Amino acid sequence: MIKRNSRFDPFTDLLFNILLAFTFLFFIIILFINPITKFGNINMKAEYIITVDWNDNLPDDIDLWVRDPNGEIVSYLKKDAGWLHLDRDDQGIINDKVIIGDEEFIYPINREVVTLRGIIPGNYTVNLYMYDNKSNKPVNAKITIEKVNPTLKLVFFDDVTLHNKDSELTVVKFRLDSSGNFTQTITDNEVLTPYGLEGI
Ligand SMILES: [Ca+2]
Ligand SMILES: [Ca+2]
Repeated sequence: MIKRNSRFDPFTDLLFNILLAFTFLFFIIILFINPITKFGNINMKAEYIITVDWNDNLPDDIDLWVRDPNGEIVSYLKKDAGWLHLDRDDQGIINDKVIIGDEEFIYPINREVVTLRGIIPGNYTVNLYMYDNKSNKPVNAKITIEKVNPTLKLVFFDDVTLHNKDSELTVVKFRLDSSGNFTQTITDNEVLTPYGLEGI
């Protein structure tokens, strides 16, 4: 009888170690690839992303309001409206604190994001509303609209100022065709909120 493992074989030992090393590397690569794949899937669920940013650490509360061609309006009052979705009502610094264990962490970003999860052809209106103006100063806000597919592309950018509490401003109106192509249209000021207030 031949005892295959009865003596040390450097070549077999080397091959075995190389195989082990490749197996280990394979699992490491899989671990790193998985989160990226999940992140990619989340982004692909949106066709357009509308973002408003105002300066970090400001206590002021700005709201994003968007109306789709069917008349559905998304805002903090209705975070899912048709295929529009608001991810979070950012209230300045009020909801920026998170307690983890015994420690308090502050996430000072001021940002609201509305995603269009599908293409409804027609006209859209994007408004900003100053819900609270605790700083008692005008607040500058930056609005971007990005087309997600087939690759991320900036299609609109503007920089506006909201001067006081309860002011409402139409930032942009745009049209999507049946293929999802973006065209900016004439922007007259229009109130989307139910508060019945005049725009600035
Ligand atoms: Ca808000
Ligand atoms: Ca905030």
